[in-house]
Amino acid sequence: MMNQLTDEDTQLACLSSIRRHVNELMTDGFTIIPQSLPGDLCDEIREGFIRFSRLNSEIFIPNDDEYGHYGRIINLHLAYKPLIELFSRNCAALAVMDYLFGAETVIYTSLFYERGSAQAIHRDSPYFTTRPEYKYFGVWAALEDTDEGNGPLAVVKGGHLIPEFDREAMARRYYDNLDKIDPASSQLWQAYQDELGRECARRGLTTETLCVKKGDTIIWHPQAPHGGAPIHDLRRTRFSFVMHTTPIGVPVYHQNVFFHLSKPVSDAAPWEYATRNGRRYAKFVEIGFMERNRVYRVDDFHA
Ligand SMILES: O=C(O)CCC(=O)C(=O)O
Repeated sequence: MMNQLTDEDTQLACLSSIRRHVNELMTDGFTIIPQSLPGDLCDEIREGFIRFSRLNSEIFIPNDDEYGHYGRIINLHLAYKPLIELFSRNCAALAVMDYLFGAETVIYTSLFYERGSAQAIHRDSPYFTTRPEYKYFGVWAALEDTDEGNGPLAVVKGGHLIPEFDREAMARRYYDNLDKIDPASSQLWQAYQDELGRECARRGLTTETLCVKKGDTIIWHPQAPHGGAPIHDLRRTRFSFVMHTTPIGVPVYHQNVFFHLSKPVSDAAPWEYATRNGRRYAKFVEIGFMERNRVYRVDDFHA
């Protein structure tokens, strides 16, 4: 008869199953967790989204593109709550993040994509800034298969190891007074990402296109350069959900803090958290359709 497993045995088994992903995150800057979500859950959530968008057609229809697809939708999980299951039921991803954070992982914000983003390679850290730094992960769940045609996620392998730039010197090109930095400065964002692109090229780093399958999850390091590969067939969808995660209670700042290293900031998040299926997420009230620059309140949606 087998001896009963002790808590220590269970902990060791869990640690060994996440070790590979932890190592990949540290060495490559990203990891793919194959089939970390059941395919039928992804189908239910995708089909549920289509029903939800029809039920709320007065909000959705003015926001679609010429192919009838929605671009980036911020924080849709606050209104269409089944999306939160892509977090709470993602045991392997949660184990990796809880381990690396050494704390409970929570959702700060999210992006829902019906099609690829074709977004230029960038680091998220100027926008998801924490103190201490880099207490953040990007977690990308595939709700359908991706391939070269529908604009998969792209990551520069090893790019997270490029040392941080002299951010204050960069900011001083645009601001005499660092206290005046615009949290959403597009000039500063671009200057930083351009420098990152030059450094990736100088080091001969290559961009990998991650053609993952429905149910796979990608986690990227807070400093990983990543973006959306070009979409070769704009008629195709690429349903996916990105969660921006932090340890519980950690506040997130933007460029006015990222580029101003000595700026005094609070270490307590000012928002509350709600719980679903035993996991917590920041309780905000606004949902944004980014491409159209339109914002709605959670209460504007029929559930
Ligand atoms: O999903 C994508 O195509 C890109 C996602 C991304 O770059 C981001 O969320 O920061």
